[in-house]
Amino acid sequence: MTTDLFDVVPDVRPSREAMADGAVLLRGFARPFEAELLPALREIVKQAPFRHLITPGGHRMSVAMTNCGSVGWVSDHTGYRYDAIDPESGQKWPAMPPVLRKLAADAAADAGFNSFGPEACLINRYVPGAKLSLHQDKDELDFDAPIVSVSLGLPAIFLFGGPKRADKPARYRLEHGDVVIWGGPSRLFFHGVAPLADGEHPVMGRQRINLTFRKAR
Ligand code: MD3
Ligand code: FE
Repeated sequence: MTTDLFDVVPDVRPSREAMADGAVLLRGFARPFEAELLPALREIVKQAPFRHLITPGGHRMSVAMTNCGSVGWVSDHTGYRYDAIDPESGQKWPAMPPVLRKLAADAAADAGFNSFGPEACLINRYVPGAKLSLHQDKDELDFDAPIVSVSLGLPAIFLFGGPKRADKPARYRLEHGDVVIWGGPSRLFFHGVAPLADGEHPVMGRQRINLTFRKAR
């Protein structure tokens, strides 16, 4: 008889869950990357600090954002766009560190997207109370490429709707280390994040960080 380690040690088998056609949730996928990932994020945030962007409608977003990669997602009174220059510093965004690139590519490959090469990584920071209203991600040129998202820190309730704004969203709790690959039809589905509940994460403190890797052009 063989002994399977996974039979006796709970919660170590990586799980894969289909959320919708093309949307795959890999619970804990980012955990093995953590030791390299967190210092890399700290360096990015030193060079390009989190800031609250203004929507074209004039609202200040409760989520604070920054980017790394050859382009970054920005919003101002003129609209949304990907830009090679950080408008705060007037400099290029920090380069995408290899550990981030590898995490995104490995996760995408696990979901069947074999040569995912994102130019942009948008980094969102939520403190308790911060939220992201229901929206579609439509500022990229290539909707055939997936978006890969990585959740870190406090858990969030992710709202996952459908192709129409009025579609009632399903709720998923996304936790530290969870990775989701959004491809196929789900790529253009409405989604958002419910106001973050208060808490203290043992590694990340009183916040949630979300990375989204995007093929912008
Ligand atoms: C489903 N971020 O930055 S990540 C965003 O947790 C964004 O910060 C959320 O929505 C966050 O645009 C959600 C999950 C996510 C990202 C992109 C998607 C889900 C998606 C694109 C299409 C469908
Ligand atoms: Fe989004």
